[in-house]
Amino acid sequence: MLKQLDEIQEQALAALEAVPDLAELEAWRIKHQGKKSTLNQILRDVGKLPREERPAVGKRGNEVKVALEAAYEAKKQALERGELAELLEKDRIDVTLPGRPAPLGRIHISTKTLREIYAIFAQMGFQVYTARDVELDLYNFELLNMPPGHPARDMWDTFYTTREDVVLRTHTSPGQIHAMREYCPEPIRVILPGKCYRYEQVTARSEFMFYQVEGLAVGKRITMTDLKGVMAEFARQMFGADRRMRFRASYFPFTEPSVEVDMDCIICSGEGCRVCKYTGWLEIAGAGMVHPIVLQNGGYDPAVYSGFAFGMGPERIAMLKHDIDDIRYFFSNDLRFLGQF
Ligand code: FA5
Repeated sequence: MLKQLDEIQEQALAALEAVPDLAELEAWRIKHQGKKSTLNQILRDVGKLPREERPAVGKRGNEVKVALEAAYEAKKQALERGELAELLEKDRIDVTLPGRPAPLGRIHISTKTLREIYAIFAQMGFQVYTARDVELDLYNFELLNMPPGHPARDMWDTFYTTREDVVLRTHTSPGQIHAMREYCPEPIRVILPGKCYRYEQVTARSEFMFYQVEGLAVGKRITMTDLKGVMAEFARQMFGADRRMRFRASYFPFTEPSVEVDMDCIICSGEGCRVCKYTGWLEIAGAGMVHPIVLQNGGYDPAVYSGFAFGMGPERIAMLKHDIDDIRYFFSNDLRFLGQF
C-alpha cells in the first residue's frame, strides 16, 4: 500500500509537470485530487485496513495529499503568471505608431463657388448683405413691381405656405428692397447671397432649391455700361479671359431694360448639349437697370438715383467651371461627387 502511495505521488507529479494550461490543470486536479481519485479512495478506506497498518498508510497518504496540493498551487500560480504575461504581450500597444486619420469634411462646391464670387465682388467694392429665406409676398413680388395677379409672377413657380402672404423666396431679389430701405439715401454696392426655392421640374440644369447671388448698385449716374463692365470683369475673373459672354435682351418686371447673361457652354464647347438646351450658351444671370418703381419702393428718388441689379446662379457657374453635366449632383449628398472639389 505504501508503495502504491509512492507511485501515485510520482505519477501525479509527472503528469502535473506536463500540464500546459489552466484548463488541463483543472482536469488534473479532478483526476488526482478529486473525490473519486485513487488517493482519496485509499484515505477513505484506511479504517478497513488491519489495525497495525493504519498509522503508516494514513500518515503517508496525508503526506502525498499535502505534497500534491502544494505542487498544484505552485503550478497554478506559474500558469496564471504565464497567461497574464502572454495576454500583456498580445495586447501590447505600440504608442509610437501614428494614429488612424479621421476623415475630414470638405467645403461644399456651392459654398466654395459662393466664396469665389464674394472675393471677386469684394475687389469691386461690393459688401455681402444677407436677407431672409422665408419672405412676404410683398417683398418677393409686390414691391418688385408685381402686384397680385401680375402675369410675370408665373415666371417663378412658387412654394406657398399655410399663410397666403408668406412664401419661400423664389429669388434673392426681395433682398434689394431690404437693402435699399436700410441704406437709403446712401449709395449702395452689395451682393446678396442665399438659397432660393422653386416649385419646378427638377432637370439636369434646374433644381427646386439652389443658390443665387443678387447684386445691387444704386447711386447717381449709374448706367448700363457699369452693369456690363461689372459682369464682364466678373466673368473674366471667374472663367478666364478666353471665355465668351453675351448679353441677351430679356424681361424682368423689376428691371428696365433687362438682360440675361450667358456664357459659352464649356460642356459641349458651344456645339449644343442637354445642359445648354442645345443652344451652345448657358444662362448664368438675369440682370438690368433697377426699375424706377422699385427704386421708389426702396426709398430712392428715380429722378436723382439709378442703379443696376443682377441675380446669378452659383451652381450654374460651378457647372460651367468644373464641367459638371447635371445640377442634381449638388444636393444629392454623394460623397464621391462632393469629395472631388
Ligand atoms: C431671377 O431670379 C431674377 N431675380 C434675376 C434678376 C435679378 C434679374 C436682378 C434682374 C435683376 P432667373 O429666374 O433667370 O432670374 O434666375 C437667375 C439665375 O438663377 C439664373 O440665371 C440661373 O443661373 C439661376 N437659376 C434659376 N433657376 C434655377 C434653378 N431652378 N436651378 C438652378 N439655378 C437656377
